[in-house]
Amino acid sequence: MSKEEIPTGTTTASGLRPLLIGPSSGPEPPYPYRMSGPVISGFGRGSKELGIPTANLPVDNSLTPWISSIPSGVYFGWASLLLPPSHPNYSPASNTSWSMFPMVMSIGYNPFYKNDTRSAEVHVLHEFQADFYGTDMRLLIMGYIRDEKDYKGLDDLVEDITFDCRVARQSLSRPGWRVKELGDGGQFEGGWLVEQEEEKASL
Ligand code: ADP
Ligand code: RBF
Ligand code: MG
Repeated sequence: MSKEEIPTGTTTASGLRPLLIGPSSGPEPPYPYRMSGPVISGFGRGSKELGIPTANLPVDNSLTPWISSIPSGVYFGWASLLLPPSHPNYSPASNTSWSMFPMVMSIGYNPFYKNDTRSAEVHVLHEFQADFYGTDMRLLIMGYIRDEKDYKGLDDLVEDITFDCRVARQSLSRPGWRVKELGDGGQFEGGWLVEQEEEKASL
């Protein structure tokens, strides 16, 4: 695709939004942030029925001190899942038990629903044949897409999230943002996403 063919922006209910975030060279400080934990139950609002299931992670200020100070908003990056062999989508690459996917996530209070606790929820950009509650997930948060917003209705929220997904896919498809370990010409060192747990001391 030539440069001229790449759409630079699209108008949603929120106005004109850019399709690419950050420079082509890759994420810039303070990114990437790392976060990990087991997938837990969320608010049970039926995000799945909207076509946007979100895997919720515990928000733990002691494990991820930066989480209390980063702005609430929508972020994008890579998610890695340690699916059990019994899961229909279990197909890890060689040398690792982790599977890696692009993701968009929301960190904050969901002003549309006026939550009173801060949540971290991840929509993985992949079709899964079954849930994966309890599975360990690692995140490499590569950049910031936009502020959290309140909306007139659910349709506008869904339209913005759908656009967030496009932004993440397009932004992460550049070599400087693609993870080297996926072996498709990516240049970004994302080894932590697929590293096996350290050997437990055998004494
Ligand atoms: P909850 O309120 O419990 O978070 P959701 O409706 O948000 O419920 O659904 C989230 C669950 O759906 C996740 O925990 C995961 O097990 C499953 N799931 C299936 N596909 C996806 C996906 N593409 N991204 C995130 N979670 C998914
Ligand atoms: N909730 C909001 O109230 N405002 C938002 O701007 C918002 N943006 C989101 C962006 C993404 C990528 C995701 C995954 C969720 C977002 N949410 C937002 C949270 C959303 O309200 C929640 O996932 C609902 O459960 C969807 O029905
Ligand atoms: Mg959820």
